[in-house]
Amino acid sequence: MGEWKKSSCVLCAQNCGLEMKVENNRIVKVRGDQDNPRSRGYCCRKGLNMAHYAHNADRVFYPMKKVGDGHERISWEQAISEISEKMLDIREQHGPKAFAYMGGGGTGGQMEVGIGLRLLRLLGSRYYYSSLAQEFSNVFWVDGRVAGRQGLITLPDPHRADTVVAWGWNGWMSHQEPRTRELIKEIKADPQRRLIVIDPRRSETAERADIHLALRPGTDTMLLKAMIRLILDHGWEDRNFIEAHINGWDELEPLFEGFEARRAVEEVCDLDYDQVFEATRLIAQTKSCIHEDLGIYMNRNSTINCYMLHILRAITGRFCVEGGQLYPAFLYPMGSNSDERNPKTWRTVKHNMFPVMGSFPPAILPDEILNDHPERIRALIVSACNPLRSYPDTLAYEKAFAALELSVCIEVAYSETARLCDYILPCRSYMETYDTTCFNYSYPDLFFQMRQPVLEPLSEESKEGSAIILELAKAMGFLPELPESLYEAGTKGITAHLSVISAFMQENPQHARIMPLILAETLGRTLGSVNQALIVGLLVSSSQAFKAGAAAMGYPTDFTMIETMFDDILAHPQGLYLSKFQEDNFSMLRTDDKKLALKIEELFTPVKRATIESELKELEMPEEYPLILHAGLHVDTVANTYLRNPAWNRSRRWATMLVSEADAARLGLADGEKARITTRASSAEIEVEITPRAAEGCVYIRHGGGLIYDGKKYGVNVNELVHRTDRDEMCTPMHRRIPCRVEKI
Ligand SMILES: Nc1nc2c(c(=O)[nH]1)N[C@H]1C(S)=C(S)[C@@H](COP(=O)(O)OP(=O)(O)OC[C@H]3O[C@@H](n4cnc5c(=O)[nH]c(N)nc54)[C@H](O)[C@@H]3O)O[C@H]1N2
Ligand SMILES: Nc1nc2c(c(=O)[nH]1)N[C@H]1C(S)=C(S)[C@@H](COP(=O)(O)OP(=O)(O)OC[C@H]3O[C@@H](n4cnc5c(=O)[nH]c(N)nc54)[C@H](O)[C@@H]3O)O[C@H]1N2
Ligand code: SF4
Ligand SMILES: [Mo]
Repeated sequence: MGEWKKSSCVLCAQNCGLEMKVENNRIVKVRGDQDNPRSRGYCCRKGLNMAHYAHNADRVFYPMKKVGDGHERISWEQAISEISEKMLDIREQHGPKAFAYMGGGGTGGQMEVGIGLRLLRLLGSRYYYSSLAQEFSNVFWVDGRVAGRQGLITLPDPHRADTVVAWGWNGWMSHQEPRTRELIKEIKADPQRRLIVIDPRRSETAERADIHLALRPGTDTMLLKAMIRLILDHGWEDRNFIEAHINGWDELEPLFEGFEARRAVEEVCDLDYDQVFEATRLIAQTKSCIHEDLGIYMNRNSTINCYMLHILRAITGRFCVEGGQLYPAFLYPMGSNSDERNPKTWRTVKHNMFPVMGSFPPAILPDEILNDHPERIRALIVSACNPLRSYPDTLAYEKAFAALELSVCIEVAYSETARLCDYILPCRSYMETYDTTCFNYSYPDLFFQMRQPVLEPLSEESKEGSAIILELAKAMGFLPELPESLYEAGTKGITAHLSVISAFMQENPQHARIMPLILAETLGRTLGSVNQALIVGLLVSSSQAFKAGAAAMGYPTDFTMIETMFDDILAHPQGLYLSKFQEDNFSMLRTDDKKLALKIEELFTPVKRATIESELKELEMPEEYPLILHAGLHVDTVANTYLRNPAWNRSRRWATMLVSEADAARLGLADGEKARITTRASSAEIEVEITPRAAEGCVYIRHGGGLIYDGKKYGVNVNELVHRTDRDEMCTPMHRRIPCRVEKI
C-alpha cells in the first residue's frame, strides 16, 4: 500500500531531496532521496518529521475574517472583494506608502514573492519586509559594495576545502551547507583536513573540531583584526592575488597598522595565542574557507566583522576559487539591488531606514506602523512568515497589528500572526504545490529542483499563494482584459505560448510591467499552476551566463530551449543540473574592473576605532543586565516555526534555558528548576538546563518557542524577551547578545 513520491524538504534552505510514502493522501513515511544529485540521500530529523508540517490540527482550510477575538469562515468572493476594496480605499486616502508586503517566500518556495512584489509595485509601494533583513542585512550590504551590486551574495565552498572554519556557525545542528554532518565527519576522518570552530561555547560542532577557539562572546572584531595583522606580519598574504584581484588594498592595509595582535587575543578574546596563531596559519596557508553565520550576523559589530571576514579571505587568495569563497551561479537572484546612496531609494518614514537587497528590516516595522506620520504603514499583507514569533519584540508587534487598518495573512496554519489578522487566506502547503527556491548554490554548476506535489490539496478551497496574489491583483484592476488567443496559445505547448505572448507584448509595450501577471493568468491556467507558469517566466528572463551554460549542457540555443528545459525539469522530480556557467568565478562580479571592491570608505573609521581599549569598555554588560541572552538557538528541536505540533519533540528536552555550571552555581540554580529571566523588553519563567554547551556569562533559549498549537501554548517565545531597540545600525536585531538577568524564583 502507498506510493513513494519524490519531493524536497522545505524546512531549511538546504532543501534536501526527500522521498515520501503517501497513503490515503497522508504522508506516512519519509526518507532521504538517493537520486537527488545534491543531497544524495541526506536528511535530518526535521525532514523526517515532515508529516507534522503537512498534517496538523492548525491547518486553515477556507478564507476567514476576524470577528471579535476569533475568525469566521467567509467565501473567497467576499474575501477578495472586501480586501481589494479596502486596499484601493486606503491608497486613495493615504497614498502608496501605506502598504507593506512581508515574507512571501522562504525555505519552502519562492514563486509567490515574485508576483507579490509585483503587486506591491503596482500599488506604488516598495515597502517589502522579510526575514532576510533580520539576519543578512549587514553581510548583504558589504557584499553589494564588494561585488558592485546587491543581490550578488557569496558563499563558502567547504566540500572542496581542506580547512573549514565555522565562525559563529553551529553546522552540526543548523546544517546550512549540503550534507553538513557528512561533511564534518569526512573532515574528522581525513588527517589532511581540519575543522576550526570559533564559538564562545562548546557547541555540537565545536565538539567535533580540530581547533576550537572559545573566544569571549562578542570579541570577533578583535580576533579578526589580530588574524589579519598576523598574516601581514608573517608575509602569509597572497601578493599576486591582491595585485590581480583587489581594488584599493593600499588604503586598506594601514587600517591594521600597529594593531597589537597578541594583546587583543589574550586580553580581549581570552584565547591562547599559539592556538590563534596556528588557526590563522591554516586559514592563510591551506585551501581554506570560512562559513560564518548567526553568531556573527546577529551580533555586535556585524557590518565591520563581515567586512573584515572578506578582507581576510581576499588577502589569503580565497575568493572566487574552488574550496574558497564563491559567487554562486543562479537562475534568479535572492533579492534586488537597492543602493542607499541613490536618492531615489525609498526610506521608511519614521526611521529614515533604507532597504538592503530590496528588503526593509522587520525590527522597525512596529515603529513604522505606530506613529502619526500621514504616510505611516496602514495595510499589511503577510505571507509565509510568522512575525509574531519570528520578529523581535512580540509585544510591540501585537500593538502594531492592532493599529493596522487592514491586515491579511496568507497561510497554511492558524499561526500566531494569522490570529491577529483581519483576513486569513488559505494557501496550499508546500507538499501540495509545485515550487522552487534559489538556495541550491554552487559554482559553476547550477542545480535546480521544481518540487512536485506529493499530496492532493487537503482543502479544495485552498490555492497556491501566487494564485491568491493574482486574484487580488485582478480584483484591483491591475490586469486588463486579455485576448482569448493568449489563453488558447498555451494548449499548443510552451514554445507556442511564448511566441504568442511575445508578439502581444511587442504590440502592447505598456504592459511590460505586468508581464508576470499575464503569464501567470494565461499560461498558469493552461498548466493548472501559477507557480509553474512563473518558473517558465524565470527561465525566459534568465541571464546570458545561465543560457550559455545551459547550451553547454546540450540544451538547444534557439527559442525551444525553454520548453525543452521545462520538460526536463518536470521529468526530474529529484532535481537536475540545468546549466554550467562557462566563465571563471570573477566574471560574476559587477565591478567595472572585475576586481573585488574592498575599499569601503564608510567602514574605515569604525574599523580603525575598534581598538583594544574601546572594545574592552564596550564589552562590559550593564549592571542591571549582567548576562547575555542568546535569543534563539537553531538546534535540531526547532524548525523555525514550521513544525507546530510539539509531538515531534516528545522525547526531547527542548523548552529549557541552557545555563553553564558556573553561572548556575553562582545564581543558586538547580537543573530542572524554574528561573526568571528579565530583559529590557519583558520577563519570563523558564526551566533551567545546566549544560557544558553553555558558555559562562551566557544563557540560551531555543528559537521558535511559544507556538500555540491546537489552542495551547508551548514553550517560551524568545522574541517577547527581545526589545526592538536591541538592534544595530542596519536595524538587524542583536539576537545573539540580548542583555539580561536571571534570578532564582
Ligand atoms: N535544526 C535547525 N536547523 C536550522 C534552523 C532551525 O530552526 N532548526 N533554522 C535555519 C535558519 S533560518 C538559519 S538562519 C540557520 C542558523 O544557523 P546557525 O547560525 O548555525 O544557528 P545558531 O544556533 O544561531 O548558531 C550560532 C552559533 O554562534 C555562536 N555564537 C554566539 N555568540 C557568538 C559570538 O559572539 N561569536 C561567535 N564567533 N559565535 C557566537 C553560538 O554559540 C552558536 O553556536 O539555521 C538553519 N537551520
Ligand atoms: N529571537 C530570534 N528570532 C529569530 C531568530 C533567532 O535566532 N532569534 N531566527 C530568525 C531567522 S534566522 C529566520 S530565517 C526567521 C524565520 O522566520 P519566518 O520567516 O517567520 O519563517 P518561519 O518561522 O519558518 O515561518 C513560516 C510561516 O509560513 C507558514 N507557511 C508554511 N507553509 C506555507 C506555505 O506554503 N505558504 C504560506 N503562505 N505560508 C506557509 C508557516 O505556517 C509559518 O507560519 O526567524 C528569525 N527569528
Ligand atoms: S537539513 Fe534542512 S533541508 Fe535537509 S532534511 Fe534537514 S531541515 Fe530538511
Ligand atoms: Mo534564517
